[in-house]
Amino acid sequence: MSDFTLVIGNRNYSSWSLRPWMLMRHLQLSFDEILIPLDQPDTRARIAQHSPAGRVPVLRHRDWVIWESIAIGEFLCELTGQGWPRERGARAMARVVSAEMHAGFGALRAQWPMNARATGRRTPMTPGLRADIERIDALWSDCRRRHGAQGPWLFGDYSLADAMYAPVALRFRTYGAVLSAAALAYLDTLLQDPPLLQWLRAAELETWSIAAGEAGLGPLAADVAQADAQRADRDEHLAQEQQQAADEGQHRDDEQGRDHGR
Ligand SMILES: N[C@@H](CCC(=O)N[C@@H](CS)C(=O)NCC(=O)O)C(=O)O
Repeated sequence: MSDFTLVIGNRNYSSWSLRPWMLMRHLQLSFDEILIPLDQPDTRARIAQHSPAGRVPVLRHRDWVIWESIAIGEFLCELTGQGWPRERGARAMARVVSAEMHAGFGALRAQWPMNARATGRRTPMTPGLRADIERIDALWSDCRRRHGAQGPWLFGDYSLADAMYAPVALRFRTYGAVLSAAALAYLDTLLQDPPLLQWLRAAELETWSIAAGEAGLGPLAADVAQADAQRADRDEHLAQEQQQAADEGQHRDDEQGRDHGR
């Protein structure tokens, strides 16, 4: 039994659970996990056994019980002496962008619920959603511009700030956010992160479905699916044409080779 127990919700839908889970994996802490499926008749009672606040995630360590994802992150950084940038100014900014995520981006959270395994979803764009996406794009781009030379994460090395934005990466992937090149490059880093891929694989195996988390399945998503299929057809056709041209070129070269040989 480990010294740490992390209580989480469904991997597919519980964005708040993902954050401390990612940090713990990056801090290389071993921990036991208790998964409580959300939106079930006994969810509330089961969470209440671990936290007076009635929400996951919850971290148990020795006699301490810590809830609120950002407080769990702070606690783990303090305990390990890792997880925040070393330089004071960068550390302050990492706290700022983490707090901004914890307290804000209400439109993004409401309109693009995390649905880890879903792709190709589309919802109508609203001013609030656009403003949240643009703010996150600007914030990511600014951090990368300042700290890109020190490593691939927002502040060079991995920090709690990256863990706070991991669920945003999944949302951007699910709903097809349009981003700047700098933000796209960081999105790719988040989406290729091995712990995130491990979480995603487990989410794909879950069988629970929560209606409130299934957004973006309407006609817009059907348009996207159709456009994707057309693009795939076009790409396949182009590849066939290129292959045919290459085969014909090879055939001509062979013929010429034979002529010269004669
Ligand atoms: N501010 C909290 C939010 C936690 C939260 O809202 N958790 C959701 C799951 S992602 C929850 O526990 N919901 C309880 C329920 O669905 O019954 C944090 O940062 O940890």
